[in-house]
Amino acid sequence: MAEYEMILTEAQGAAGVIRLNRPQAMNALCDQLMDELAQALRAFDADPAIAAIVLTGNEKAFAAGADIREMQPRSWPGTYLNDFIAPWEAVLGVRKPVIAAVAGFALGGGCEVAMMCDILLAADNARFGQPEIKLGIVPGAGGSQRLTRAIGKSKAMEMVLTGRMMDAAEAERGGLVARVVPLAELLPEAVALAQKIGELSPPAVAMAKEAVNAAFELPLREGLRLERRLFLSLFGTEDQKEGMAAFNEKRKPSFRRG
Ligand code: CO8
Repeated sequence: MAEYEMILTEAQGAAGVIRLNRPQAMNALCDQLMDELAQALRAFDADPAIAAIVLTGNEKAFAAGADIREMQPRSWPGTYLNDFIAPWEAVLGVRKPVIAAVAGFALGGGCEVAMMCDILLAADNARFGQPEIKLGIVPGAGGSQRLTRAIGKSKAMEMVLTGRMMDAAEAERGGLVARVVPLAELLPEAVALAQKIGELSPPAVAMAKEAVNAAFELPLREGLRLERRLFLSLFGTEDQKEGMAAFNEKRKPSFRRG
């Protein structure tokens, strides 16, 4: 496995756990950290023993945003010609489910990376925000778009315009996170979720992720067509035969055959 300085990686059964590890800077997302994250995501995505990836930080911060020290001297048109946010999209290229396990601050780019993941689990101390406006900028890695789709215009507008943070309970009420769990249970819950996904059929899991994500990008008619094609194609897998036979024979299915 590759050597990393700013992240820690570990396989826990079928869960590939990536921990952002720059505690002295609240896990601020600098170029090196984002490069390492992209490498680790690709490695777990390519590893057949891994069913889902868990992305987490520490108890105080998932990530407090892009690294403000690194960003301060940047100027335009250099930012435009050398788009430093582009490598962040590595998260979006992962085909396996990515679970963000958020404790503490998820601010700015930290909130944006969490929202690029497929499922958000929050610890009870999690706080989400897009405080870019206080720095004289606006969100640049999806904050204005994904937050608005997740929690609606009025709440998103208030947060993006003022930098107000949302606590875990409000994030769950608003639909940003799937579940809130006590801090001590955050990582075990996220790993258990990944293990549960690991018991299912890999092609069905990959297609389920593709179908739900399409709902954010395609018009309804196109999304429904894509869903139908994916659904029908799964009848070509051994796992479909196994899943339905197991139900009818009242036993547990044994998947991972494709
Ligand atoms: N960048 C760099 N360093 C940071 C960051 C950051 N985003 N956040 C915290 N740190 C550092 C602090 O400078 C401090 O370092 P030091 O000890 O050397 O002084 C250390 O982490 C601890 O932080 P604090 O002392 O501030 O800890 P507190 O508990 O008092 O406060 C907060 C914690 C509330 C998280 C506070 O640190 C904070 O407000 N951080 C900045 C949050 C922020 O503004 N984030 C948005 C950044 S902009 C962004 O993410 C844009 C992304 C997309 C850009 C697209 C452009 C095209």
